[in-house]
Amino acid sequence: MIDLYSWGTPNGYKVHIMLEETELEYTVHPINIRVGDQFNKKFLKYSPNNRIPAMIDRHGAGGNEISVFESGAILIYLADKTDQFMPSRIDNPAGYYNVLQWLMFQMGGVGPMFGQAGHFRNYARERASKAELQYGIDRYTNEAHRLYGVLDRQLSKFEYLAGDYSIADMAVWPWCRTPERRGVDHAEFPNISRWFDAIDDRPAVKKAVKVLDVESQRPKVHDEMAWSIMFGDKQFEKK
Ligand SMILES: N[C@@H](CCC(=O)N[C@@H](CS)C(=O)NCC(=O)O)C(=O)O
Repeated sequence: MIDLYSWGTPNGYKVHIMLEETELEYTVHPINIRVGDQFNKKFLKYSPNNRIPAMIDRHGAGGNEISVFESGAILIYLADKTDQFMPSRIDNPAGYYNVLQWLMFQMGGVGPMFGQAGHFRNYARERASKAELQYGIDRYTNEAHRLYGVLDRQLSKFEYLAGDYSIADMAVWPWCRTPERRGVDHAEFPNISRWFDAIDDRPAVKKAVKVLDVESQRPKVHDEMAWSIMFGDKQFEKK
């Protein structure tokens, strides 16, 4: 049995997708990051960075309990556990490292840059004028746009990022669900549009994004408490 500590955000969804694709049995424990669940001491034990997702496999390798945080590490763990959505490092090392490099491209590039583009274009405006924020907005919107170009070029040559559908696609796809939040228009990137729709059509993916579908409950503007928990001084408080 797998326990997944998660929330309905791109880094959460990517693990939900892998768990649905592999049909592993799992229980989701919602960590509401808007009310500060991520600072709970019990959660900190599994996730020392106070971020979702974190996973505990009660019957990990050798029958021992294994806990993993960082969504990329969780995806690799699950691919290793199931021998799915990533080629074998022994039988197909080139394929294995190809998936790994596109996964790391997501973890180090797409996630942080799209996240900052979303922050400066949407949330930071709650606190400062557009003029004050223009540098941040431009910097991260431009970088998001550049990364979209890298993805589109790769997808003009291959059906999926590393050839076959893999954990690299699962990691990037949730970040492409709301291009307007990054100031990007999918119409400009036909290969991404084709790839996005193909993944969107997968039954496991449709199920995964419903696991913690909190979109409808999400206010358009953060209240004072949610703001200070996620972006302000309450980030440092421990429950
Ligand atoms: N590199 C981490 C990033 C995780 C992350 O940033 N998670 C966000 C949600 S997408 C979070 O927990 N935010 C809580 C907060 O900002 O306090 C991963 O991929 O697991």
